[in-house]
Amino acid sequence: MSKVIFTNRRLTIFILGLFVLLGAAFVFSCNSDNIPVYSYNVVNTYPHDRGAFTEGLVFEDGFLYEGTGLLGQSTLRKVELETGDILQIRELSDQFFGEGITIYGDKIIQLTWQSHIGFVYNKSSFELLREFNYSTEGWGITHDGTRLIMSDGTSTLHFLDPQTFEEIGQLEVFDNHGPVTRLNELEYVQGEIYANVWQTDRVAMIAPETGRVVGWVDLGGLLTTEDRSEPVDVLNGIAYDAKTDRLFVTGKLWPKLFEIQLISPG
Ligand SMILES: [Ca+2]
Repeated sequence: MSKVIFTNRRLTIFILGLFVLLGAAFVFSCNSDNIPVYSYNVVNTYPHDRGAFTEGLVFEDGFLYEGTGLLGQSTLRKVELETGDILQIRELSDQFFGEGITIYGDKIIQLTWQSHIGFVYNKSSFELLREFNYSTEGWGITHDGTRLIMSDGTSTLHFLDPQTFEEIGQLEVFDNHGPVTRLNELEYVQGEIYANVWQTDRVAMIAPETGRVVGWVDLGGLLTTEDRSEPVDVLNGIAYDAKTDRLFVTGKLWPKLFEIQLISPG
């Protein structure tokens, strides 16, 4: 009888241990997937130039500013939000593939994809003021008020001095599955860096201090079948109007630009 009790005790301890292990595994798996995924409401829909291969998008003082790509078609534009009309345009030389843009003070900064050259323009006149160089590819750019923040298609973001354009720091972006690569168009929104992930409908919300993705936005379903009746490319382009707390998104060759409101998962 005592042997049976002893065996039962060992069995009980074994089963309890199993439960503890399973519990720990459950908690771990919950923690590894607990990055909130935001959905969205469309607040307003505006026309967008189907010919604009959007690589950079900014909103400032009532107007959109857009940088477009492709060799021989790259531009910098000032666009009327409500109509999508191009109010001002500067064409890049044919050898440059335009990428992200940001507005810093009275200047617009525009990256190029593989030329390692950035352009600095007068915000009002679009006059080219200077060029600067960087060693990586150029994808997206934004700023946090004191530093330019640049993506290069990898999981690394680069901080640049906005006066000298020297690199002053880097940030490795990761979520619970490891590095988050293909970070593209950027926008600094209320203390977080928002980044389109190239070839997905997702936007990463990144903590600038750590590089950790603290939230995802799933922007799937923005375009209708009719919107896709002519070729469209991927989601790309986030602009934020801090004054009115409005968030805008669009994509390359998309016929529409959307003002959206994010919905917390819980
Ligand atoms: Ca942007």
